[in-house]
Amino acid sequence: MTSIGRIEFKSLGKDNIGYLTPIEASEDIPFAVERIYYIYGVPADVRRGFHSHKDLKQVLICLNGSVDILCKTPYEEETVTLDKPNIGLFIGEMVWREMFNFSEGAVLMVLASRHFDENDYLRNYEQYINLAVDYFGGNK
Ligand code: T46
Repeated sequence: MTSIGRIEFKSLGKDNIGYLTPIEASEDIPFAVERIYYIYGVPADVRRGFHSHKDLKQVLICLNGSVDILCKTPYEEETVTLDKPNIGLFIGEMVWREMFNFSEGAVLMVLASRHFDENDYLRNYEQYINLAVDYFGGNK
């Protein structure tokens, strides 16, 4: 899917001493990071998200455990499993997302390109689709 991408960060170390993943924000993240938040303690049967952002880029990293991320536009759809702390999922603007299948102890960290702004959310799917068709110009 063109509006999302996988980012592999370094994983320094080995099994007998453990691992360290550095993120050099200006080199490893394709935008200037303005906000960090994390989601945790989510029961296995809960689905979160159900929205898009008009003007926000994010990178999602599952620091512990695993979680599935459904990403969707009017033209494409992909579900990505995040289960390694050195793998990031980039999500661009105007992508509908739902997060589900949180494992026990899952911690989902998100690096965001802007400060929190509820006005940037599209939480109504019909409204999202109408704007997204215009945004993507009928192209994938
Ligand atoms: C996203 C996915 C991956 C804040 O006050 N500040 C914040 O920085 C954020 C992210 C949320 N909030 C408030 C807004 C709601 O009252 O926290 C509450 C829960 O947020 P929401 O229901 O939007 O959470 P999720 O898990 O559905 O979505 C979150 C992000 O909001 C969203 O941007 O892309 O994670």
